Amino acid sequence: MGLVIDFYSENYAQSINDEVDILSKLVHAIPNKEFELYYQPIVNSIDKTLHGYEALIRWPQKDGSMIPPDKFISIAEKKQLYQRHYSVGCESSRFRYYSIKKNDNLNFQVHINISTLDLYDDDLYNQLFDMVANKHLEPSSMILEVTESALMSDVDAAYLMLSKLSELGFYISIDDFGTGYSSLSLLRILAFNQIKIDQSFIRNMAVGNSDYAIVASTIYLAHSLGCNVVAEGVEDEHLFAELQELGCDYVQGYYISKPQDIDSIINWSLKLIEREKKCQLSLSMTAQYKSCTTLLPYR
Ligand code: G
Ligand code: MN
Repeated sequence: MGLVIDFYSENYAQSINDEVDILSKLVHAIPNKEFELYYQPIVNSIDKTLHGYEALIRWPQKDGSMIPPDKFISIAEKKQLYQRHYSVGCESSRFRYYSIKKNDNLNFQVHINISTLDLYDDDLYNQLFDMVANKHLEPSSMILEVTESALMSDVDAAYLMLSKLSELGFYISIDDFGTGYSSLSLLRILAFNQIKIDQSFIRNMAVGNSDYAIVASTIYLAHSLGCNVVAEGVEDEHLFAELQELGCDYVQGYYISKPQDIDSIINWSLKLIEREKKCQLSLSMTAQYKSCTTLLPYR
């Protein structure tokens, strides 16, 4: 074995402390089901009608703060805790899913983030298979988001798993597209239904700069491959308009809405639908749909 040189710094020591701290909390949080699912809407870029929601895990703390998922998921995965944690997520998303679905007015797709471990183990597949077989879940109403880096750990195994999930009827989306190392070769190997362009490209895009060129070509590429495209991290009207112009199919971000808990997202969606109905009415009366949709209540 070669010599391992470890650089010590205060930040490094702090991150170790954080990790130990988070791990000790996680061990209790999992059996206590301390996680909550928040939902962030994804809308059509043409008319801002509802396409679906991304279910995002949140870990609320006693002091009212939240530990963000990027702080605890990698730790849970490293310690092999994630699957148990995911099952909690999956169970609760199923429950939430039905509580929304019971409301006939709401028709949408739910996006679920699947972890690296889920890709290389049959646990998630078996759960989803049973839910579909028992008619507890309509697979075409669920989009499974997978990150490029998760896929790259073992492309052959990921290919097998995604093919099985796709055969069951689930849609597959590549999350954070453009941030992994082999985005293009992945598109050659695996069949996806959707590409989600990472927010780092969206945030700084302006006509003529390199982020703009990357976003425009990714939209073109996705459409040429028969995929639809979601832009993540859209924070203002100006970005929304640019993406609309570029033909991006769907948009997600604070401009539309922050992630919300189940009760607020249901209220938000019902208000949106009420507003859409009024717009439809106004459309048939005045044929001025465009001016009306700009009034939709997104915040
Ligand atoms: O990795 P993934 O793309 O699944 O994560 C989405 C994350 O991005 C969520 O944690 C969500 O809260 C965050 N997010 C969503 N929309 C925006 C946005 O408009 N701006 C910023 N800064 N973050 C966002
Ligand atoms: Mn995601």
